[in-house]
Amino acid sequence: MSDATFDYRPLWTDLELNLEDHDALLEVLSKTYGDIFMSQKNRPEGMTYFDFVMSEIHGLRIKELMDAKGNGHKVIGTYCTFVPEELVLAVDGIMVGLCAGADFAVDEVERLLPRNTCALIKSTLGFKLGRVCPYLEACDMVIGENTCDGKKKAYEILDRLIPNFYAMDMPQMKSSEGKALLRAEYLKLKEQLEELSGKKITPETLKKAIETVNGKRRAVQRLARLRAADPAPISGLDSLLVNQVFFYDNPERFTDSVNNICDEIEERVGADEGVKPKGTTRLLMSGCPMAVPNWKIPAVVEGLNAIIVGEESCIGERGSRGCVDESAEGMEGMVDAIVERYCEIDCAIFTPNTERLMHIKNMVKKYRVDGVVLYGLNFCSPYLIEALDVEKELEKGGIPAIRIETDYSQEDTGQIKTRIEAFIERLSD
Ligand code: BJ8
Repeated sequence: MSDATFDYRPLWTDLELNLEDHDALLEVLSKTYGDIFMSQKNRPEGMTYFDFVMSEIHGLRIKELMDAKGNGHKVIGTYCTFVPEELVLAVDGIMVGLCAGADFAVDEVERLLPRNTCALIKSTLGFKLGRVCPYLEACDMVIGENTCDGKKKAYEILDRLIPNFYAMDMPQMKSSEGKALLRAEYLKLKEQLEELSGKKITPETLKKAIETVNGKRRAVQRLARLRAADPAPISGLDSLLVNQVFFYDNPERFTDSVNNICDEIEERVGADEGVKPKGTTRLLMSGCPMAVPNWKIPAVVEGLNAIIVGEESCIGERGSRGCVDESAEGMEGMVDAIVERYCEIDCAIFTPNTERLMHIKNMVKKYRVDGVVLYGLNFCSPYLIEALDVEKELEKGGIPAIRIETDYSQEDTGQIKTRIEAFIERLSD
């Protein structure tokens, strides 16, 4: 995976990674990526950048982070889209998403967590226990958030394992009290970041940070809109990859690269050019986030006669919907605007969470979806419970849906493929 012209091993040694296991992880990542992404046909040329980012996922980007640390910048790790990147950028920090999408150190993890914990949480802990994630080891501070019960409890363990771990509280309801709690938590986080970095957030630095993060969001929103075209101009897998890279690339470079790909895709749309023929069954993925390298379901779907045209997910539209109001003035006004924007995230940990169904229905319409794949990780009560109602409501509105409950193993791939194949057949009847 590393750049052949540069030896990254000393960096990994400095970060005290478990080199043997890290090599094994890189090999799996490289092979999975090669098998799934490189076998796709007619990809936009702009994907070359994202292929490069993936090939340098533990190489060049880590070097950039370490160089930035050497120049006094702080690296902040997060596990949730509720952590405002705006605050991190406003102290000249670098935010990296740490959500992990592969099983690691499973035996060790299951000594600390029950087996019936969702794969995402187990993976988060496994990457720490196995010392295989250079992003995690490069962090000056890691922020956990009190969202679902599994995460809350796992963070108590991570707090013992990670020297500068910070737990942020979260409301369960989006009432005025809930918003006030989120605001208070963001202000506490602001203080923590200022203390860590030795830099005070000013209205000017916060304004610039808001514009930078909005730029990223606008770029992925533009990409999402272009996927409404039939034939679909980009695969769901490539779009998911762009949304995954959102969480660890340099923000400005990411925005430019997404806009480049959008320019190219606009031409494709104009020329009626797609990655699959016009009329191919169009599916929406909806549910739990899919972190790198969790590409199992999209790979199954797009290996069949279907295309994914949207992700109702935190690594997707749920995470990037809306922007912070740039007309907000002064520190107070900007913090309020940040709270308002983040309160629009319709995570299933909220009760009630009715906006989510409305958003799913909107996405079905916008992207001309034929059916919805409700994706849930085993033991994820928030999304698995909501999936029952979402399925019923969609079917009532004449939109077929299928519920897929799985984990990171490959054992059920064949069975899932059979079910999705039957679902696609049902849609084309
Ligand atoms: S805002 S979705 S990123 S919490 S899959 S760990 S919910 S048991 S990830 Fe999430 Fe923030 Fe919400 Fe988004 Fe728990 Fe479910 Fe596991 Fe989950």
